[in-house]
Amino acid sequence: MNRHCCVYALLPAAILAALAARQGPGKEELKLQLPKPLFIGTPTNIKSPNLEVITGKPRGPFYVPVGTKLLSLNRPVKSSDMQPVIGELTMVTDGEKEGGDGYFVELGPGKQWVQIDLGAPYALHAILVWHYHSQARVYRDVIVQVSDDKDFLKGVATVFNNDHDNTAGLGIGKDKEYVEVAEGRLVDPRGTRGRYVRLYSGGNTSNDLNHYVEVEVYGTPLT
Ligand SMILES: [Ca+2]
Ligand SMILES: [Ca+2]
Repeated sequence: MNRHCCVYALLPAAILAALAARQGPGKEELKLQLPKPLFIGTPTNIKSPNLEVITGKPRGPFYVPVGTKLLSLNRPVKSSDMQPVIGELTMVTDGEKEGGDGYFVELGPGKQWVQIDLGAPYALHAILVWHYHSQARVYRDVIVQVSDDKDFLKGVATVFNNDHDNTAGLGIGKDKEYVEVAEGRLVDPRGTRGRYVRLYSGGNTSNDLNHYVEVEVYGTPLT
């Protein structure tokens, strides 16, 4: 038995199964262009009952079906706040992910959403969101949904929800809150199909406002 075998023998079966599902035939690593980190270190002053354990480690590779492409670049964006406090809605999909002033759109207080129209339905394999990354923050009640209905009234699939106490009224989420960092947050939609991606938030640990530096949606055409 070589050293790798010994290491894998120590991993729980559930983790091995997850690894097998992520790598393998027909999959390739999702290549991302990440912005420069603007702060370093592990924040210790953020308190939340639903915060994930902060490791400070990079995300590591993520595997998607071969042929997966970025679908969201320069696609149209709608919002519950069509007159942002700062910036423009086009910033959500303009490909700029730098964290400084001038690179984010600021939406009003409380529960708000942005929605990207991919132009056609696709099978979705990764959704990345950068709310804000020049300061360690946790955004509240982050919910990501996919639908073919632009009004999200029917056929809605929730692919991420960290609203553990149902503040947003969209149901209790099982995902954890997280600290925003330069690598963004990767949501795995697991092949969910749809044309529209809607992302909710409800303020953050620094203020009641909502911000987006960028959202990226990756997927493959429906066959
Ligand atoms: Ca941007
Ligand atoms: Ca909540």
